[in-house]
Amino acid sequence: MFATFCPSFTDNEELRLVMVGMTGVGKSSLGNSIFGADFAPPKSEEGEGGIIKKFMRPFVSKSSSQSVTKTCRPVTTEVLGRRITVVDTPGFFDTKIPYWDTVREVSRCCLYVEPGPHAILLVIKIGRMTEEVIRSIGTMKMVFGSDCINYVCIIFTGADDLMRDESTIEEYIGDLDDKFKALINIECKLRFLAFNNTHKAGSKENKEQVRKFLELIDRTISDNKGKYYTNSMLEKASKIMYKDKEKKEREEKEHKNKLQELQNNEKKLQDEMVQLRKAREEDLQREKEEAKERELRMKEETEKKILEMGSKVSELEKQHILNQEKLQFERQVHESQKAAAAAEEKHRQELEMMMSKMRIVEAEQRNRERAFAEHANRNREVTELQMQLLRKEMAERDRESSCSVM
Ligand SMILES: Nc1nc2c(ncn2[C@@H]2O[C@H](COP(=O)(O)OP(=O)(O)O)[C@@H](O)[C@H]2O)c(=O)[nH]1
Ligand SMILES: [Mg+2]
Repeated sequence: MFATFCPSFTDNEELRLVMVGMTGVGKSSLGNSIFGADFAPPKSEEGEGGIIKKFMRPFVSKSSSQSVTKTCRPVTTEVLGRRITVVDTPGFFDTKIPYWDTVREVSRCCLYVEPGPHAILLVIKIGRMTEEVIRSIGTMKMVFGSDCINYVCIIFTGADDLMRDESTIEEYIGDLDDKFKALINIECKLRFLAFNNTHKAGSKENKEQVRKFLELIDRTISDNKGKYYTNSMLEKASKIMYKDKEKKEREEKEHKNKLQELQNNEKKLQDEMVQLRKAREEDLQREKEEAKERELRMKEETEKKILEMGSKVSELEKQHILNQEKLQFERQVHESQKAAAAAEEKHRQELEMMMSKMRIVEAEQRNRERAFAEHANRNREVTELQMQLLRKEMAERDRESSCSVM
């Protein structure tokens, strides 16, 4: 079930609240303002010359745009007679923070408010109601499930700016774009409040705004008929997203292995080509040396023959023998050149074959990469669709069960 019917909610029950919003909007300051409502320094320590006991702020707040709260931090205490747990969170939904880190932190923050928060405080700074806020609400719905909007209270910080301009929060909202008005008035059913975090802890003004805040939380609980947001929907959403992540990682691993295999093949082909070239060069060298040796041997043999003939043959006959030997040698050289040219041609053809094999391997690699990217996109779309269907189904079941209880 997305939300649990909780008929036994009483004013004594602990209020469980989660603050979300972008970095620097005033979440930690809001937590400090809430917990500072009851603060009163002991009378003996007050006054001139005495030590004025300071309010120890439970949350760290900084003016820099860097997120000070790195992980979720819960604080529980009594405020105006109510026991309250508030979880401060890092800059959720900041575009700078990786999506998976947000999911992990949201899951963690919900553990601090088991069995689930009565309200999700969406903190927005006055003057910073921008497109980014709309986008971050989209992310929030993805992470918490779209029905989480029923538990959202918008807290506008920086109400001191309105006071300075002699304006009101209603006037500020009235001047906003229609899409922002729809979010506040229709989606959040007017669950909003302006907060001035510059009021001193324990001051009358702070006490008054915290009282109004508690009224808003009570109204949220009553609007939801005592139900609170439960973590089971978040678990389901996370499970789907984790499954998707695992699948993606598995596919990426397979893709990497295939790529490695192709690269190994390419390397093997290149090595074979180098070996082939080396063998061919060695062959050519050997052939050259053999030809030289043959020429030398022939010369020696011819000279020997001439010596043997001695004076028996005329000068003319000697010349004829020499010409005959020379002709035979040239014929041999011609034959070996022909053989070398044939071997060269064979080698060229082998190289050409290798090159075309490599081109096929490269084309295969490109095709695989393209197919992988298309497949990953399709997966993302299907998962998104599954999540939407799941949320719809849960919302319907929820509606049915609340009708049957009523
Ligand atoms: N003037 C004014 N400054 C505020 C208010 N709330 C917060 N700030 C300032 O805004 C800055 C960021 O606040 P912080 O609580 O750290 O924001 P977080 O990152 O959302 O927790 C700090 O300098 C706060 O003093 C407010 O209501 N009025
Ligand atoms: Mg903070």
